[in-house]
Amino acid sequence: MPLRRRDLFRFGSLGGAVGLLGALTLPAQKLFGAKEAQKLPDAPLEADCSADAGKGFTGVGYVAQYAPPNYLAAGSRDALHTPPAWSPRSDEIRAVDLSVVETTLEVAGGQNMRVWAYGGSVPGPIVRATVGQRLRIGMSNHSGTAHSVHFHGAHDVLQDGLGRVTGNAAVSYEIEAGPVGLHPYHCHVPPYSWHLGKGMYGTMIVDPVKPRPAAHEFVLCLCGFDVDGDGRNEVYAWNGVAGYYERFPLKVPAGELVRIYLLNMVEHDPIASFHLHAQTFDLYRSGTSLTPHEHTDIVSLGPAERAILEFRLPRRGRYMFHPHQSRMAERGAMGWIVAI
Ligand SMILES: [Cu+2]
Repeated sequence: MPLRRRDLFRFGSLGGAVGLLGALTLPAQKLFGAKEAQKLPDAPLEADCSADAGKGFTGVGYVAQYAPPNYLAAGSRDALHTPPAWSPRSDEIRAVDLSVVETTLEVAGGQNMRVWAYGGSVPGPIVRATVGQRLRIGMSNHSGTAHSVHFHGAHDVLQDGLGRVTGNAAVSYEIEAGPVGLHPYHCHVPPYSWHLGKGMYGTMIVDPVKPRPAAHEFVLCLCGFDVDGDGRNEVYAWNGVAGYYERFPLKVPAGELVRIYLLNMVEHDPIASFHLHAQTFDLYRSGTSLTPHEHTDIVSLGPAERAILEFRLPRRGRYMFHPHQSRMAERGAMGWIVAI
């Protein structure tokens, strides 16, 4: 049977994985070998889960190629996970700019990808509006390739963002935000997998007229990156950069309400998930109901599927989160929420 190029890449990955496994099991053999047992140091085998452990934390052993570039500092990507504040619906039409540029994103330390970025970032800017708010979404296409902006949710079908907006052209869509919930937006120019795989998506939060209870709010958008162009993702990231929340955990006060706006915008993989350690959460599927659908510690999401999660972390400490697809977790989608 002839070996396809794709298979070669798979074997390449497998070889890497076997190599990595070897590297990881070697110290384990040392640790648990009978003769070596007496030399065991007292160091804990698990990550330090105290609240202070976040200081200077550099990961629990994941290889550097799935860590963020060293120049990224704490707070440098706050805009990507901090939603704008709730605002009341106004009669005015509100302008939103989602212009597209082509740029280079270092998706993990040393791994660059050419991406198309709404508003210059991957994922694009967080759009937030109260249900019924009229929005005028402007998109100037500063790249050399045709793009569009298609919103999920309900709106005028003539504003559905299917038309091609060629390079150096501009377009304006008008939609009424709705229904209440969490809705992605993304490019809808074929080939879709190419455009979405290169970062063309973002988050829209549609609030109820009476806002949800006050909470510490974060957007976590799961991204996948096919760095070598073989049709399979090599790098995964919450909000665009592998390992960012492993190095720079989200921080919340213990005992206070936390709300996560969660989206899966990964191409090429049929499903992803979010699992929180040591606590369970109320799950609002698509965020379209104000009463929870479920109480759990894991939610699976197909492509473009999303959910709102609410929970409190009662005790100070480090709470891990990750997709339960281990390959995704090991390749950049591991993170922490620290209760302080
Ligand atoms: Cu596009």
